[in-house]
Amino acid sequence: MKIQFLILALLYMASCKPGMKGIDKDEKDANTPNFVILFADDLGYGDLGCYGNPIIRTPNLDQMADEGIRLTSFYVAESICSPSRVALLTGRYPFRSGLEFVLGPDSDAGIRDSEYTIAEGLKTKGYATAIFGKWHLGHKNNTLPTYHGFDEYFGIPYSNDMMPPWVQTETPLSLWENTEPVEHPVDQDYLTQRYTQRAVEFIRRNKDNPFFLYLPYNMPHMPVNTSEEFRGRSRGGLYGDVIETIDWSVGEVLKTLKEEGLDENTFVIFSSDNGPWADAPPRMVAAGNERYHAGNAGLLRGSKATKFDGGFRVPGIFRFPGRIPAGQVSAEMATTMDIYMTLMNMTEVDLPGDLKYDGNDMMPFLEGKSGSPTGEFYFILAQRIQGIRKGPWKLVIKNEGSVRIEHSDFEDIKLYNLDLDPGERYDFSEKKPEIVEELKQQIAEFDLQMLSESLKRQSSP
Ligand SMILES: [Ca+2]
Repeated sequence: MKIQFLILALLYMASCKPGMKGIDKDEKDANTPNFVILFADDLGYGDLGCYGNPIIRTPNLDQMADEGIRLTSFYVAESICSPSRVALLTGRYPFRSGLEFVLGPDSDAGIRDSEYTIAEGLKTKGYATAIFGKWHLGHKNNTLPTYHGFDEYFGIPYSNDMMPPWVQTETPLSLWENTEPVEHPVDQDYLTQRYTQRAVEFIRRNKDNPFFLYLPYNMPHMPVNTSEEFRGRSRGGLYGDVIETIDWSVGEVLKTLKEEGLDENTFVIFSSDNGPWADAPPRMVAAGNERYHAGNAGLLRGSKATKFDGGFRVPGIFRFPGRIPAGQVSAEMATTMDIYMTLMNMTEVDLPGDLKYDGNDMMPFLEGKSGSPTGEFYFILAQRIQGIRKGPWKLVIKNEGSVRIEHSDFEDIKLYNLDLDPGERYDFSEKKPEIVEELKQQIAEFDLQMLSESLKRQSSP
């Protein structure tokens, strides 16, 4: 009896620590900052001023990078749209969620209910959540954003070229509001502006509560378009005009955060879903596009839908004045999957225990307190493992036949040192056989993991 009383008394005292009358406002803000993810489509590593583009002007993104950290070895999980996007929102390589191909206007597939998106996690912490732009994780069978943690959606649910003459379909390309198509034909000239307008309005409407804003632009995916006021401004032609429109949009979002007094407590991220579409199909060009409407991967080799860094490595800019010191640039490796774990950890979201995650919390790294937690990265394309990067070393194999790797896939291997040779031109495999062996081993082990996940998925409903 006495002991029970003592315990109760101690519990009571513990709950009455000085200053504990409810949670302090600053403390609450620190645990629930606002999040904004700005995500371009097919924007290349070399398309921004701060990543070395000599022609296209991106003053807002350049300034955003100056005020935070700019990563020069930042990777997407796959060099194509839908898989890259599902990995961003779930923190997992796409083979785990089974979303391994690009979805089209007539696809029935999409993100599964068993996935746990950033938006779903943040909903448990009282966030308002919105997406304005390109979802590309399905639009039939309860796969739209509002079934996966987002309160509101406005945008084209897939790519802006998914209509005749570029893609054969009877489904008109439309803008959707939540779960319904509401407008077609779409005037693509104003897409970026309309998404921006929605974003600004959402920020203002939610200035008094935590919010997560996901702004995946449809641009600069071909066909590139922008409005009259942006046309002819860039020496980089229409493509340059389109990138400068996105830069304007980023400026509007940042300006709004400042005007509403949210600047210090908002974590803003800018990236792209994959590299430039350098080998756009001839029908794209035949219908009025130009080959140079694809962006630029800068000094990197390859482009979208290839296993080279030009497809996988993208701009990664992180700005959070209250937390991330300004003026940082880092060549350490990180991935879009790390964004997931960083946001979930910061807000102390309880993650489902039955899912395997591939991202790491990179906040201490972004804050300049530690190195990047990402040790290695696997290059996977259309279900096939194509390579691995570990430190400066990238081993590339030729896995083109059966989905799983075979002995013959290791017959044509290349080992690149991305520090010495970011363009993946010089093969070190004969000089560094021990590194080749180690990385081959890791690829083989990871391929087994992929096999076991795919078998598990096939056996579950
Ligand atoms: Ca894309």
